[in-house]
Amino acid sequence: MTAPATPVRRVDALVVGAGLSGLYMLHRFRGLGLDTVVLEAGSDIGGTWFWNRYPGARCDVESMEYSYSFSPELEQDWDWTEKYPTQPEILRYIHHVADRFGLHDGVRLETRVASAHYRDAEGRWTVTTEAGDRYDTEQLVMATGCLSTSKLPEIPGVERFAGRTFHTAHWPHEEVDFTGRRVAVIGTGSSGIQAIPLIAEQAADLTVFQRTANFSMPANNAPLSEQAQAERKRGYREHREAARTSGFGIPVPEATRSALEVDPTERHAQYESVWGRNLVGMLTSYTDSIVDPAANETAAEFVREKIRGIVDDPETAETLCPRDHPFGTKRPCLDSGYYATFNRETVHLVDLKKTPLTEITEHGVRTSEAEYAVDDIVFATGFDAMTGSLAAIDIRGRAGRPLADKWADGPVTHLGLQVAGFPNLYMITGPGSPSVLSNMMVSIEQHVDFVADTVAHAHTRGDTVVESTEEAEQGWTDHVREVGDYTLYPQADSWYMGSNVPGKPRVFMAYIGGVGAYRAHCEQLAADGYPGFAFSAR
Ligand code: N01
Repeated sequence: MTAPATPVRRVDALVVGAGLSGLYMLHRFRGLGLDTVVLEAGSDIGGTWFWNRYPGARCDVESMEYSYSFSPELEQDWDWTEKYPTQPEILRYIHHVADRFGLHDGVRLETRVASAHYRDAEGRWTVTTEAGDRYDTEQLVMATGCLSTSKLPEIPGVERFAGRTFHTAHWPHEEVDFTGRRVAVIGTGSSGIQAIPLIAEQAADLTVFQRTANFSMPANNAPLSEQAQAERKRGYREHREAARTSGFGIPVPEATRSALEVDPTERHAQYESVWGRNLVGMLTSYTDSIVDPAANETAAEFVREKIRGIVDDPETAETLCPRDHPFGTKRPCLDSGYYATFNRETVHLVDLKKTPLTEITEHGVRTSEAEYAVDDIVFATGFDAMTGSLAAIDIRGRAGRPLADKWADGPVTHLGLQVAGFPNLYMITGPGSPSVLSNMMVSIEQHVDFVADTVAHAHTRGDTVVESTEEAEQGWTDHVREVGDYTLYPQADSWYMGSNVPGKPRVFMAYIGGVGAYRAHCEQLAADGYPGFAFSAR
């Protein structure tokens, strides 16, 4: 006897992922009266902030900016405790939002999506989970995050290691104690740089394996005073508006001069004034910081001077000084005591550019030069960014065409929101949008609002299908590349370029035109009746 087929649940909208984007999408779709379900692979809501719970995990955008702006009441009622929020505090906030807006019952947890196939004849999607449950939906929104699919180093032997292994993006829920242990950390991106100082406080011995030295600035985190918080809350509307129209989604004064036209003393004073203030101040001090190599080098050298000033051992300091990519072209980091950690006698740095990793052994980590015996290995080796989580799902559009096939040479999108040939499929902060080059909250809200407004517009016209045209998609993809090529970003081997994943096409995947310009463009499209989008009824 064959098992009865799983009944198909018919919904108006299906959202994949219950992080900050998926939850807000659920709220907006419900506001339109759409029967919506969110499928979430994790055992709880929170997305990035559910998974990334390594020691020291906190946001590098200020709490009062890294928060929803859609509800003035929510904004006023919620109190943050620190300038930069910890992962647990952000997770508490997300739960508060879900409670307040009654979102929990729209989310199905521990449900990983396996495939999404478009049915041309009906203009609807069939979405199948790994457990075999099926959904039939008109709208399909991938709120799968830009940094959700983690990766390990491409070296043999991980399964052979006899000690404990951790990945920063899949940290255990219970506390991990490194007291008395010999620990290896592989990777010095934002996650490694945040975790290393705290692991070093506990470990008997810590060896950091660095492939690329990164630029990091002190976070200067501090408790948020009641007064500072009240002041921001009073001016929240103006502040949010400034964020929405800014370049990176964080309001900073606009640069007016080239770094090369001011004298070195003045330039140094400028860098000193923004050092440790926020993530973007060093990049936005001058008009040409991110487009002119000589201008950029002035910022890079300023950071190197800081590193030399903190790290006692000159050789270690030089190894920590980034030299192989322009400042800002790999995501800069904010840290709390990262460089000073290397002054501890128990902390050692291994330069993988000189002695590459070759394998993980039963006892530890082997490079081309030596084997390092350790009890624990922490992989802070990052993600298959931007496209990894979409590639993990078998997505097929018109005529059964796989998204993987369409994106074989790199992602092509219209606005980072839609793909021609994949009607009613939307991505929140997809490749080709400002996403990872911005305060994600600003981009997430803008994208979700745009999607909800577009769907509402279609329904008002009596249409059910919205699809970007090939011409609009090509035009936007070319524009993203041209703007990227104008900058120094493509020079770096970064996850923005897909360079951290062997075999991934080398394409600059984010839009660096700025969130303000991007928003204005989207608003103009809506005002003009959505040129570049085809509307139809089924
Ligand atoms: O990952 P990463 P992440 N052998 O890719 C190294 C956001 N985030 O998890 O640079 C040896 O940046 C790799 O070396 P290289 C933020 O947007 C935000 O740290 O490829 N090393 C690199 O050093 C961030 O940018 C926050 O040469 C290998 C490291 O591992 C993004 O997430 C906190 C290797 C990976 O760094 C990703 O950050 C955390 C190999 N085979 C994350 N493979 C905040 O808000 C990789 N590496 C503060």
